[in-house]
Amino acid sequence: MKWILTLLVAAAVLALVGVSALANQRPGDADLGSKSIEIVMTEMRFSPNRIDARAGQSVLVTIVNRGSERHDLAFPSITMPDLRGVETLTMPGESTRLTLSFDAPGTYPFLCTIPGHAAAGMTGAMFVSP
Ligand SMILES: [Cu+2]
Repeated sequence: MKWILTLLVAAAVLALVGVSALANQRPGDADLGSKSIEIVMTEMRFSPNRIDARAGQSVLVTIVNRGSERHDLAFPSITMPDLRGVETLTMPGESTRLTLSFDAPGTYPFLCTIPGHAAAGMTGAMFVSP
């Protein structure tokens, strides 16, 4: 019986390795592809409160307000050409989509700009790797 379990574990590990190899793209690949993430906003947090991406990769972010107050998601420390004209203020029960893409690796903090919300914990960051 034990060898069957060992076999199953080995198969599971192989499957995980296969998936991660497929998901891994090296810098310099012609097409970095894009990814999607959903961030739920409630009082007073983003969940999850981190976004991971590679430099140049497009990330389609859907922010969903499951709270009882209005919320938004903004990057105060940088200029975001892609976000020009995009209003992220989202009413309870509604959602907003935005596409993020950063050319330079780094950590980009974001927050909810409604007064008091960031101080109460509505903060997060996007981590862009080379
Ligand atoms: Cu908020």
